[in-house]
Amino acid sequence: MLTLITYPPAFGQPSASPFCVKAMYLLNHSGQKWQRQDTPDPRNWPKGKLPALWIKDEIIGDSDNIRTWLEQNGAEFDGSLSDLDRATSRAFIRMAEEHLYFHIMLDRWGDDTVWPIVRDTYFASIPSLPRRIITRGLRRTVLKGMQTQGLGRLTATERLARVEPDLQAITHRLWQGPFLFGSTPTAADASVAPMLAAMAATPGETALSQRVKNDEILSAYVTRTSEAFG
Ligand SMILES: N[C@@H](CCC(=O)N[C@@H](CS)C(=O)NCC(=O)O)C(=O)O
Repeated sequence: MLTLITYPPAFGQPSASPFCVKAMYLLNHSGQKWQRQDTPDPRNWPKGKLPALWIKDEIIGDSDNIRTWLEQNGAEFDGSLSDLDRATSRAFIRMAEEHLYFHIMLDRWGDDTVWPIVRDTYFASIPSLPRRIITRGLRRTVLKGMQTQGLGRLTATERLARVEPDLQAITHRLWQGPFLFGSTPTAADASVAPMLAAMAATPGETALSQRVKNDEILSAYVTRTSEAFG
């Protein structure tokens, strides 16, 4: 039995992290038997991040490495795709994980009205008074990282405009079929849909959460993908 080390559920999602949800979707699709083990603390796991997959005496960190391991052990996520579609799929995955994800981070860690809710959800296991002190430094580090990455330098309005073409690109593909690459869910859906779901689920009604939540095509796609990946 495989064990997925994951952040606990949050804001109506199976995990606070869209990368953990992606790993759950891939595991479900792979047919492997697995169980989850929740922790709020990533520090002792490979790469100091979650998800991680515990396989007997080996622990694999990073959802992309988990995907590779599952594929090496019989799973096929993109079986129906041409080489051209596989290339596009790779680009959509990168768009979701290396761009959309950071907008979720900024919404959750950078917005002063959202942050207290996020803090008290993510760090609920720390008693209230030390929680405020401990997380202050953590928040500063995260937001400094976003400054370095660059998106942290945009205003909220600029950020919304920056995300819009990505959402349009996803929507254009969904006009062609129920999933990004037609009638069957593939690896790209396992990455993209959890990012959209996390965007919509951010508490406190940010401009971005409203944008995704009020979009019928994107919302239906999130639900459809979650049902397809069980
Ligand atoms: N590339 C990694 C990203 C995973 C990731 O960023 N996880 C975040 C939560 S969404 C994390 O554990 N962050 C903890 C930290 O950076 O300290 C993957 O695909 O698994």
